[in-house]
Amino acid sequence: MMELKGKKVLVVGLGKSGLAAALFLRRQGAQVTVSDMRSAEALAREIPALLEEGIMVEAGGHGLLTFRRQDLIVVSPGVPLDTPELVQVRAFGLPVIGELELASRFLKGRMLAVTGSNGKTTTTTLLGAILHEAGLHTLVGGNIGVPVVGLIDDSADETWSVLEVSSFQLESTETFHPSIAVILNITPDHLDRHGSFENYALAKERIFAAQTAADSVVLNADNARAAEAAKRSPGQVYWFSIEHEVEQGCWVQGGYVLYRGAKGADVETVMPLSGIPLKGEHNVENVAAAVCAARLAGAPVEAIRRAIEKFQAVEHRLEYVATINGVEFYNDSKATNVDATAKAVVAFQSGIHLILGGKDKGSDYTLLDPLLRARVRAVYTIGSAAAKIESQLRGVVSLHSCETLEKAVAAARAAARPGDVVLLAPACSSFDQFESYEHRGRVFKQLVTQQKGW
Ligand code: UMA
Repeated sequence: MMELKGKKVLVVGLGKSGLAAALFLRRQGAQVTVSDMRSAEALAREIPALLEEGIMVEAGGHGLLTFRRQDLIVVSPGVPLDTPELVQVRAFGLPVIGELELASRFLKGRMLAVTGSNGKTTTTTLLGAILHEAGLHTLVGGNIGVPVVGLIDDSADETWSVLEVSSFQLESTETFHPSIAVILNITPDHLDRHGSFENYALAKERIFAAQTAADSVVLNADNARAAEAAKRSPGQVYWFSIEHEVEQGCWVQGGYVLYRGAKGADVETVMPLSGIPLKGEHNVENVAAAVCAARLAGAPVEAIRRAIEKFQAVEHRLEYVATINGVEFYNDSKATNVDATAKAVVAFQSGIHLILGGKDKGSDYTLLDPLLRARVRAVYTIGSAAAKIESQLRGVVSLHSCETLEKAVAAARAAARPGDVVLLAPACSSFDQFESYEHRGRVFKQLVTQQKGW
């Protein structure tokens, strides 16, 4: 644990993470300043509460002098580490850590951390439910929407903190050290922030960088880049696969989920695939990863099976919304990259009306070509990425420029026939037209249900 009393600490970014970190640091006796790009007017709600706590606020931009006068800088995940002020202070030797790193130095008990390009939230939520079902004291947080510093007060020596961790959070870790780390998959995402796929993959690998031989990492044997990470893992490597048997870990065979705790040990039958209530092959992968991590954390097979059978799809992850005139509507607003969209499309056989678009992240939408040809009747584009998507997909599938989600839902609804599926799985982030992917998903659900009476 680090001593914070009397230390001058700057928190960069005043979103969920920054706010929680600033209040935590203040309670530890630090002299805290928060710096945010947003204007004082935009932060009108947060500023008075912070001043009341004795926290200073710099709004409307980051001042280099503010940064230089500190003992420690804590960055929010959304703040790129190549922000000029951060580059400069690092050059002066000032420590710069993320909210995840700060929190992990104070959390009691053990951490089970889950990263991956897709499936993180479902797997994290499922793992939380399994460990809870197994009677273990469990906390859930991280990128899922609950800053990790917010878990510290509730943690005890026997606690398992199940954390969803993103590449943004992992970039600014140093000693972060989960007992069990899971990498679900690594496929292109956030290339605008990380610059290249390899940099992004290496950020993900930081999940195990501070592990020792006493710790475990659970890797996807079916995903080339995630599997390759095994070479650099300091911990014990366990595998999950939906394609073939693995030496130690979890796999799917003959319609069953199976687990083996160590090479040569007995095989345990966890459950039939038919007992998994989630749609899509990718969710079988998420379940297999969760089974493996939960067994490593000591959850019995029966508790694992019960928790999975009771599990409901997490909101905005291939969430069933309604069936209207024989047309099913699914909300996969969390499909914010091309790979997630591909997985959502694969969950349905054919007759898909797919809503694509939002804010582009430097993605290559042509990767969707074969799936669109085989399963998708029409694509409805929205948002600022629409022109790029249309130019990349022209000639592959029937395209409709809709600009807004409202027009897209109406157009898809009008074109869909009974038995078809209208799927929001946009392959882009939401920030051009919405506050967040949750906001986009909620608007979609409202539009669908409002139009129910059509
Ligand atoms: N800001 C600056 N300077 C900058 C950049 C941003 O001052 O250079 C300010 C913004 O004006 C804003 C604040 O920073 O006021 C936002 O901080 P943030 O983007 O870190 O957002 P938080 O509200 O703290 O939310 C973060 C995660 N956001 C991101 O990683 C972008 C949330 O994940 C996470 O749930 C939350 O912490 C709690 O851990 C969201 C996300 O989109 C869901 N994650 C990405 C993903 O899943 O793909 C990684």
